[in-house]
Amino acid sequence: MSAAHPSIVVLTGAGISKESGLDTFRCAGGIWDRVNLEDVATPEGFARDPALVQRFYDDRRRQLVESDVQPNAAHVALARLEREWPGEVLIVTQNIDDLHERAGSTNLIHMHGELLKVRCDACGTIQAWRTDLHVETPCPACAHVGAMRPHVVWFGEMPLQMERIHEALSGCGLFLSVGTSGNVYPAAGFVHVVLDLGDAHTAELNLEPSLGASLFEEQVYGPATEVVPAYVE
Ligand code: BJW
Repeated sequence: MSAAHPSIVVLTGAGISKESGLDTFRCAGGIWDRVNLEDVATPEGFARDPALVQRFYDDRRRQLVESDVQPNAAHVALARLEREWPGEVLIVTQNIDDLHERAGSTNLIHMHGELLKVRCDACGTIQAWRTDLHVETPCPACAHVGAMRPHVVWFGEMPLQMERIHEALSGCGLFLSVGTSGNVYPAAGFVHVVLDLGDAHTAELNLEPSLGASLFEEQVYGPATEVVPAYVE
């Protein structure tokens, strides 16, 4: 990388956590093979059957908290990049797991929310949460009853911190996209933002070509635990 220390934006998706034991959405045998996304990842699905949606996220939260899921070599390499690169390294993750934080990354945006947080729909209060969430659970922070939901971004909802993300994309010198299939917007369009507004080098690091693969100047294919450390170190 250039000696001028340009800032780096790394977009990550479910593929980076696959080798930690967390399923992706769209790979064979992935989450969307087991559940219907309209049922569990839309506000309409939650309104129809909140208990089903809570159970879906309870299971995934329990896996994150109670199993031995750990950050892998790709998370660790990105955390080391943040510590050692003299310019800014910003991770924009679509993942709701906390593996980047556990690996040591601190400059991080969870654009699709966080599994270990819940939100009160009545007043917007957000709080840390590590246990199951029941439909009638009162929110300890604000006392509203029956309005708690996972603090995640469903289809049709606005991803988080979009203004800060766009600012970072338009000013960065390197944009890396890691472990994402390029199916879901606005994240799938970030490479367009970089190409239209900035002049960063763009690279995709994934197991296989994403939908937007040809838009990137460089493509590196292989498991994240191999290609990410090799690319950033
Ligand atoms: C490995 C690997 C290994 C495997 N190593 N790699 C029509 C056209 C365009 C857009 C739309 C449209 N109709 C509707 C929309 C908008 C909609 C959308 O994009 N829909 C598409 C389906 C078309 N988007 C939205 O509604 C979003 N909001 C929005 O757009 O608001 C308006 C707005 C516009 C512009 C600016 C601002 C706002 C919200 C999207 C919310 C997505 N939510 C979910 C669930 C979150 C909570 C949860 O986790 O349950 O987010 S869906 C799911 O998909 C999750 C993920 O973050 C997201 C992306 O998935 P990801 O990470 O790419 O995973 P996979 O499984 O798809 O891919 C994994 C990849 O890893 C694969 O390529 C593998 O090869 C690879 N891999 N093993 C490296 N070992």
